[in-house]
Amino acid sequence: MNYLITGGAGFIGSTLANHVSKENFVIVIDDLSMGKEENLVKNSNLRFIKGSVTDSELMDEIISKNTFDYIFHFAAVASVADSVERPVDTHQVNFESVLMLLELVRKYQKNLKRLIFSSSAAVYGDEPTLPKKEESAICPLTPYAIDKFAAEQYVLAYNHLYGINTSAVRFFNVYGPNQNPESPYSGVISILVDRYKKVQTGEDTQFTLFGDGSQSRDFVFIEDVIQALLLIADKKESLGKQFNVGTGNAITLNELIAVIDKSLGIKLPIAYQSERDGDIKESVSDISRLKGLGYEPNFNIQEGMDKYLTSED
Ligand code: UD2
Repeated sequence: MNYLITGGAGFIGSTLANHVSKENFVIVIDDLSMGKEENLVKNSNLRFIKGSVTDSELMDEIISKNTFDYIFHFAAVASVADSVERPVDTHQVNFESVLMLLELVRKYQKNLKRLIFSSSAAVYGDEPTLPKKEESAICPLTPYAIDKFAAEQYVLAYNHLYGINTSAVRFFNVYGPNQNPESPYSGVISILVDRYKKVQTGEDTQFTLFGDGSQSRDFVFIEDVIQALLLIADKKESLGKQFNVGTGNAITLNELIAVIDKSLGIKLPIAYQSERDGDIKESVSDISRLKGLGYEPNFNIQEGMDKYLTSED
């Protein structure tokens, strides 16, 4: 099979690319703004193209000259804060590229088995009803969330209107190896792991906790995310639909830090700061729709963190 993975040098994209390239041909396109080429395991089945999904000539060339069975569109400016700072620029990446991709697929990829678009739990905003079901109220509050929701709706409409095989996923808080901890808006677990490593090597460091640590999130381990993506890509019942990808369970940051403290036998130094603007207090998914396809998360937070921490050694 032939795969195109946009944003395929990033955390989720590279994990999927490394997994599927064991037995399939994969083209990865990534502008390396957040991703790293080193995330990709060298393999003759995998071709890396450095470029942006906003480059219409490049995208036209890739899509017109190859036949793909599966396309995963992960390329995005993943920082909500960045979208608030630069709404026009991030719109090009987070929305325009999706519409362009859909048109190219409509033109050239008649036999595509599935296009999967990565949307986000951000579409639910701070509407307080929990857990979030796919049919829960949508309340996108930032350019990032608005673009994700609009793009997701286009992706699903291309199924209903033109018969293109599409699905979308709404990621909750994904964590695991190769998540870049370098930006303050990186996933909190990647930042935490980085700080724990520094403590272990005797560096003077502390973790900045925004708020009192009582905020909760549905943290889902990358291997469960890969399981979900492959299932959705292969099942007929998922056509034209969006799926929450989480565990269905939430944990507070305080509980999370206690879990890692205990696993590593370390007391992480914490500096408390006021909560981040626009931070959501609680987030948890309802994953019944995904479970209907046969998904069952294999990692609770303890199991996922244990695997993550040992794989980093
Ligand atoms: C996640 C997504 C974001 C968007 C949003 C929608 C990630 C990385 N981000 O943001 O793209 O989809 O959900 O709701 O998955 N925190 C600290 N210290 C730090 C970093 C974070 O205390 O150094 C806190 C942060 O204020 C928040 C919690 O940890 O309360 C989780 O932060 P996050 O950035 O990992 O994820 P989230 O849910 O805000």
